[in-house]
Amino acid sequence: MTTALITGITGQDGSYLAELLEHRGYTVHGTVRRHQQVTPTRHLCDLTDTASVDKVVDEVRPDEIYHLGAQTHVGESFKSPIATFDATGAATLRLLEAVRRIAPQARFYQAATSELFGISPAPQSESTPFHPRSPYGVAKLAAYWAVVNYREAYGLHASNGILFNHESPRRGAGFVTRKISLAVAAIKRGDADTVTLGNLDARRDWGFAPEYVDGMHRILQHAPGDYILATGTSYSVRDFAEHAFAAADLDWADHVRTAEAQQRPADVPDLVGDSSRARDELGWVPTIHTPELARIMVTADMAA
Ligand code: F7E
Repeated sequence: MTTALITGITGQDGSYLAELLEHRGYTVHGTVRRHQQVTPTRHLCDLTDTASVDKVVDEVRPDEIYHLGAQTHVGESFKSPIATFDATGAATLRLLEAVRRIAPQARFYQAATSELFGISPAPQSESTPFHPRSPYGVAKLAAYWAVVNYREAYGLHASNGILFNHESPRRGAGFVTRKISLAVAAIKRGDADTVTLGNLDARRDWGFAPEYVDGMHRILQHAPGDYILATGTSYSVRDFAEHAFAAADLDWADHVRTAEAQQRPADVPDLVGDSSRARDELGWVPTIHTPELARIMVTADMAA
């Protein structure tokens, strides 16, 4: 039986990935941050504490590690850049060190991100130069190169999945898609009338999270390397709002407001991923694009 360790198992991706791996016959362990969540397969672990990271790798002795745990809110990273660097950048190095010393045969997946590309022009591929635009992006860039370095220096089976935005009804309420889908449901119920957003012109390549966790698993079954997972389509925040409100027979323009306070000191204008390598080498092909994604999320929030 294959044993997997997932950091960030309580998050959107961690929860979908745990379900997928259990379905495929894995024994799945995960790290959690609160005592109340501890079970035989849920281990208390602080990713900013080296001894705690060593302990979980030693206890689980995983065959595959999916490192998804991080401070993942880009806007928040401007307010706490150093804590973000520790939890999102240095934590990856802690885990790689633990793998190198304790479980060097383990396959390692790093949740890299399209935020690495920042203002590099779209479409972005694995050979596009990186130019991050936030403390989050900078921390993820350090983590990306740590993975490459441990692969080259120590021969670890370590890979980066450079995932473009991926959403679902399990997405945290602080991200723009879920903020919008929750607002649509609240407006439809009559509990609210407007939602206040920031930069409506930002363009993202939004896919459906369950398809992306399947991509993560495929990456670890392959020779180690760095892969983009993306749909190859681009929509603005305004487009997403339009589709989400239309799914509830509402007009976005009647309900969306903007405010300076929601803007970031620096934003990423336009992300569109070229995932040809993943398609050709892993057979990974996403099927759900932004209009359907918006409908799925709004439908789920209206039913809840
Ligand atoms: O913002 C704009 C905002 O917070 C998307 C994380 O999972 O994906 C995510 O990062 C865009 C930005 O995601 C609001 O300025 C406008 O341009 O949903 P988001 P993100 O920053 O793209 C990547 C791949 C990750 O790796 C990250 O961990 O939407 N925007 N108005 C807004 N964003 C938010 N959150 N709230 C607004 O009101």
